[in-house]
Amino acid sequence: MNDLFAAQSLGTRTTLGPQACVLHGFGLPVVDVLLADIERIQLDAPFRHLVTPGGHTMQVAMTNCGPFGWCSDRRGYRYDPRDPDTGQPWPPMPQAFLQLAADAADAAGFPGYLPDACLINRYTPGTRLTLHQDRDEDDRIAPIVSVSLGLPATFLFGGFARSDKTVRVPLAHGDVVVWGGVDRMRFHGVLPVKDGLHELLGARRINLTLRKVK
Ligand code: MD3
Ligand code: FE
Repeated sequence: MNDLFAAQSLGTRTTLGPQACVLHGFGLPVVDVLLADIERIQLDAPFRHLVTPGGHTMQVAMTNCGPFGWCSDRRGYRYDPRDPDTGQPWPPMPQAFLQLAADAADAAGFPGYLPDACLINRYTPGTRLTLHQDRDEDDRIAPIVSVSLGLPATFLFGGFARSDKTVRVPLAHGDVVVWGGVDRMRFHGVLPVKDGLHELLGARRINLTLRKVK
């Protein structure tokens, strides 16, 4: 398929719920800065496959930056101010991440957004993220801002019970999604990423998930 036809035009918005929307191409002007920042972060805090409390190894490779990082091991999920692999604090949150998150949140109706955690997820073709809620944060109202980079993906946007119907939302390189308030606790996931080569990222999708945790 020709993705010129599939893509949403830049600067348009798709409403997903009363307090959830996709800002198409919102991150494109700063993509090069974001990718340079990610390169630097992964030198100090390499991507790794975390183990779930149930003993499964996650398909998505993860790292973090900012004051708190999301971690999983046999003991459970938590936010940790240090990288458990190195004992060091997570790399600092880049200014470009903070600015993009605040600008996107503002455009979606959440002024003054200041996230204190950024989970960086890396997908290769075939990798998926099963339907879940984000419930490890103290703040369950503040928005979550997600920035999609590289290969496209289909996002699943559900309801407040796992069994609720989901809608499929295509996400492209540079798209930013904002979800907060009444939509904050919706179930969501990512379908297996399709094979492909992105001109900047090759056979990878990277997603930044910015959150206010504390
Ligand atoms: C919808 N990551 O890491 S954030 C995650 O593409 C995660 O890697 C997604 O879900 C990814 O937990 C992108 C998507 C997200 C986050 C919070 C939500 C979607 C949401 C809250 C309510 C509804
Ligand atoms: Fe999530």
